[in-house]
Amino acid sequence: MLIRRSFNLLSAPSRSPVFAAWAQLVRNKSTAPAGSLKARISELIPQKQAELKDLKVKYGSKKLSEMTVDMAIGGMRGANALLWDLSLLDPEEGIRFRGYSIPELYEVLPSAVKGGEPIPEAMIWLLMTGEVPTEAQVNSLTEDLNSRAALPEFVERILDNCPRDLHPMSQLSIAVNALQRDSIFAKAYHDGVHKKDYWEPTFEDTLNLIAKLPLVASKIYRNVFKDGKVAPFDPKLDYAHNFSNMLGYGSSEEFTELMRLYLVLHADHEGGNVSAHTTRLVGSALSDPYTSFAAAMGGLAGPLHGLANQEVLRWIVHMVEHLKTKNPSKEQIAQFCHETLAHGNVIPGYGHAVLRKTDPRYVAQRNFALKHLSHDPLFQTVSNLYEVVPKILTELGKVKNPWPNVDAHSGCLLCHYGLTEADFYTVMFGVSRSFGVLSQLVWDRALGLPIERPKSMTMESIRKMFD
Ligand code: HAX
Repeated sequence: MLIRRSFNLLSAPSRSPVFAAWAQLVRNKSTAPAGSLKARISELIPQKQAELKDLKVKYGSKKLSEMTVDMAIGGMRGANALLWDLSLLDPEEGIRFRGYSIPELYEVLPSAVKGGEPIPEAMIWLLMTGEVPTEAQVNSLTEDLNSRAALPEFVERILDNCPRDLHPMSQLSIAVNALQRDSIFAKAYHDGVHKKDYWEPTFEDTLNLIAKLPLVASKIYRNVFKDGKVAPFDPKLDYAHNFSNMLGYGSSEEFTELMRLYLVLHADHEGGNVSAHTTRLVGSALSDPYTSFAAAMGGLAGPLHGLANQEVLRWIVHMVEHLKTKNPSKEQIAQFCHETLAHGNVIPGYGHAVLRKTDPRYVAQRNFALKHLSHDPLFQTVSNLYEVVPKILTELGKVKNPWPNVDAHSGCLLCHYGLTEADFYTVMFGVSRSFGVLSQLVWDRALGLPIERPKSMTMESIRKMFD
């Protein structure tokens, strides 16, 4: 029997099919089919809860880092202050997803094409469970996601009514916020779900949202840049294949492989980056996954974070036009970099708050380019930038990491296959980022993590503390 949390004439219980499914699920307590991702998470939760309890008992009073005034002013750089189990970033080596480096992902995760790119569904399973999935598990997840992929008609209409000059990232946030109408978590909370069960509706919202994002993104792309028509969703295809079809590039097997790589590489980058931390922060108030993810997309849309992929291509196009050549020499590139810096702008795609070496996600994309498009003139320019920019940034004397990050390379790959509309790139990043940040959100609720609330200080209070 469901208990209504409050009596409110304005918020009568929804009669949507999603809610009915959730109510049935609570009544039955039968939850997930054997072998499904949800069933596996359900088995893992008691172990993880015990692990967290043990961590608190043994190490609860130990210090992770010393907070200095500089750290409080400087965006909390170097403060080990978040628990995030899905991935860990080493400044020298780069990212490990559940312990696996990117080259190791190629060894352990299944691919759709022999010797090809890992399948995104396998990445979702790995991030959610910490376990490498079998082929059967990957197939069951594909089937599950495909069954959830349709958009409510009113969301399609909202997107169709967005002006073409509204930035695609704003359209993405609007659509995700609109999908919130069907949030199972919000409805379950309203109806008094027990806190130990929070993870289940969070999981349902998470899979529903991940499943719907390719269609949301494709609709935005086709509306803003093409004829507004989206190829039909094919329930027999995998996530990335449907995505590339709906974008309009599915006839190229190489592009579909690029989508698989793209979706895997951008999925997670530990917990402190703006999009990950925003999801965690907003979700910690028990805002539902849609609201939390829409907020995170606002953060991803910043040019120092995800929007850098758009800025990289724009900057290169501007350079090529300015220099009136498709193949600028290294000397010309260096000159253009100096001009950019002299104007008080950053070189987009270079630098990182944590990394101190070339981003392995850049390397993975470079390897893809070397395999498939080594003679592309844009790739040549991206390669030349790699030789020129780090020296120039190092000479500035203040840049802590002069090496390229993930965003320095992605535009060049997409352009090669005809997807040249840079303003759309961060939307694709967002589709992938949902895998990591929403999976962690499921665990946040399963582990009962509390609302985030760090203490802030005034300048005066800091002075008083030390004077
Ligand atoms: N070009 C010019 N100057 C740069 C620079 C770059 N690429 N990277 C850093 N700097 C400057 C900073 O602006 C800062 O200057 P001020 O002291 O004058 O303010 C100084 O060098 C020290 O910065 P830092 O400590 O090395 O770097 P931060 O941790 O402060 O910032 C950024 C990290 C990624 C934001 C930064 O390197 C940058 O702006 N890069 C360009 C934008 C970009 O590529 N962003 C994407 C990052 C990866 C990501 O999140 N992808 O989604």
